[in-house]
Formats: sequence, structure tokens, C-alpha cells
Amino acid sequence: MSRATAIAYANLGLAKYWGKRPGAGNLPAAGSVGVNLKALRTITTASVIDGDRDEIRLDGENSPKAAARAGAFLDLVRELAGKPLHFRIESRNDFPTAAGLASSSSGFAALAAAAAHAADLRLDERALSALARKGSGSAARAIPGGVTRLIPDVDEPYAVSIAPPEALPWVWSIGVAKTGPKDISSRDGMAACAETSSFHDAWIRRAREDAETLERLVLSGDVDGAGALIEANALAMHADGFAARPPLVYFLPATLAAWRAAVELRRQGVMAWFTCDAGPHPVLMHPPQHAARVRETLLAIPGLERVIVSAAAGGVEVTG
Ligand code: 2P0
Repeated sequence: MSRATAIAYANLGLAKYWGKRPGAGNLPAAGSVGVNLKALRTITTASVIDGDRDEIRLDGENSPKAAARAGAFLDLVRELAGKPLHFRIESRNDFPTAAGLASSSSGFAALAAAAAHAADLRLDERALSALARKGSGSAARAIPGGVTRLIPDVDEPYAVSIAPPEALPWVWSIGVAKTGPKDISSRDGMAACAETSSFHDAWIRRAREDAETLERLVLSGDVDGAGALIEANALAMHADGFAARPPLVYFLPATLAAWRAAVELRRQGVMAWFTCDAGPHPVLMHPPQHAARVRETLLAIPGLERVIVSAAAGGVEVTG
């Protein structure tokens, strides 16, 4: 019987992934760039057990749907191992999942690493990243450390680290919005955009270009250039949703107010940049010395109830 524990950090999209090409296994239609966030951590233990079925306990996503998705992912691990192994999985998120912050990236990165180790699969980083991608596209980017980029145009897309966590000298202030109506998942949202948004093809062309440009900006140390691109890229991704039929609008008034607040902060010399995933929670990235000012600004926006501040993190870690 073998057992392993893995810690993974949620990977926030900087040049967003929002669209797939045909085929199974979350094949991205374009490259994307993201950063692992230290404050959003998933810890997963996988044990090989004697039983004839998996036992899956996910504190964060305590739903039969989430357990079924994890079970389907374990089928891929069994296939790679070439053995009918069964697992006990215990997973918890170190951050409030109830707040609706994206957890599938850290969730599937931790599950892939823990289950692969417990099954004695010796996967290198590239193979582990490609495996995690099959659970959730963004999970591929949570395997390597720091600023990571998903390589799209290969049979088994995977992510690489393009820069260490300190390459972007920011912290990330996440404004947690009071939850509104139930969100549409990223998976369903990107499928709806591909089917019905007249902006989708243009978005995919832009996404391809942005991922490449952002890598160059990060590597050349052009922090403000990177911030401007990240902000524009997020708004372009959301515009794809605005043009869907029916429209897919993740923003709440507080989300847009946070973008306006970032513009105003910059006018006052505080270089804060906005991004937002497939949900209402705005994220401002900025130099750490402005954390108090940014926090105060976000908390003054009606509809935002708390702020989580995070530094960038390394990649997935397997501990015993
Ligand atoms: C990103 N998102 O780049 C983008 C921005 C959400 C908005 O990657 O269907 O949950 O599991 O491959 O990984 C979220 O997409 O989608 C995501 P699936 P996933 O971070």
C-alpha cells in the first residue's frame, strides 16, 4: 500500500485560457500564462487501498459531481499504471471555497501529483502537467512553479515555468464579492462562447498573441507593460462572454468598480492592475508596499466583503 501527499497552489490566469480545440482532455485552443498563488492552496493525500472502488472525500467541493469528476480522473491514473488500483483521496482547500474562488487548478494539480506518486508512476514535470490538464486545463499551469505558460500546439499540451515567483514584483489582492446567483462554470462558459459568441474567433487570435507577448514582457522585466496587457486580456475574455447568446456576464457592479478603482489608483501613481476570472471576484496586482491602500480601496466598494492578499508561489510539492 502506497501513499503520498501533495500541495498545489491555485494558478490565476494572466493571459487567459478560454476556449478548447476539438478532442478529449481539455486541449486548449491557444496558449495561456498564469501565476501560482500562495494563499490559495490545496492539500491532497492519495492512498492506494485494497477495496474495489475509490473513496473520495473533498472538503472543498463536497459534492457527488466533484467526486465523480475526481473518480474519472483516477481512471486516467489507473490507465497509466496499467493496474486496477483503487485510491482513498482526502483533499482540502486552505482557502474559503464557499467564496467561489477557482479551485480546479490547485485541486487537479494536487490530485495528479498525489495519485501519480501513490501509484509509483515516475512522471517528469511535463508528463505530470499534461496529466493534470486532463482534469482541468488550468491545472496544467499549477504543476510548474512561479509564472507558468501552457504550450498549446502539441499532442499533449503541458505547462512550463517561464519565470520564478519573484519575476513579477507584485502581490495579488483578491476582492471577494458577496456571492450572487450560481455561477456558470468555466467549462460550460467557454463552451457557450465557442458555440454562440461572434467574438470568439477574434478572442482566440488575441489570446494566442497575448500569451506570447506576455512571456516576452515578463522576461524583459517590463512590469507595467505586463500589467497593462493582463488587464486588457481579462477584459477581452469577458467581452467574449458579453457577445454570447444568451449573454454570459460574470461581472457584478463591484467587479467593474474594482477595475475603475485600479484606473484611478494608477492616475494617483499606485501601479495596480486588474484581472478577473470566470466569476465576479476582482483581483488587483500591485507592488506589496501598496497593500494597505489597495485593501482599503477594495473594501470601500459596495458588494466586496473581504480581501485575500497573496504572494506568488512555487510549483506542486509532494511531501511523504
Ligand atoms: C484561466 N480560467 O486562464 C481561465 C480564466 C477561467 C477564466 O482556466 O474546462 O476550470 O476544466 O479545462 O481549467 C478555468 O478553466 O476549465 C480557467 P476546464 P478550467 O485561468
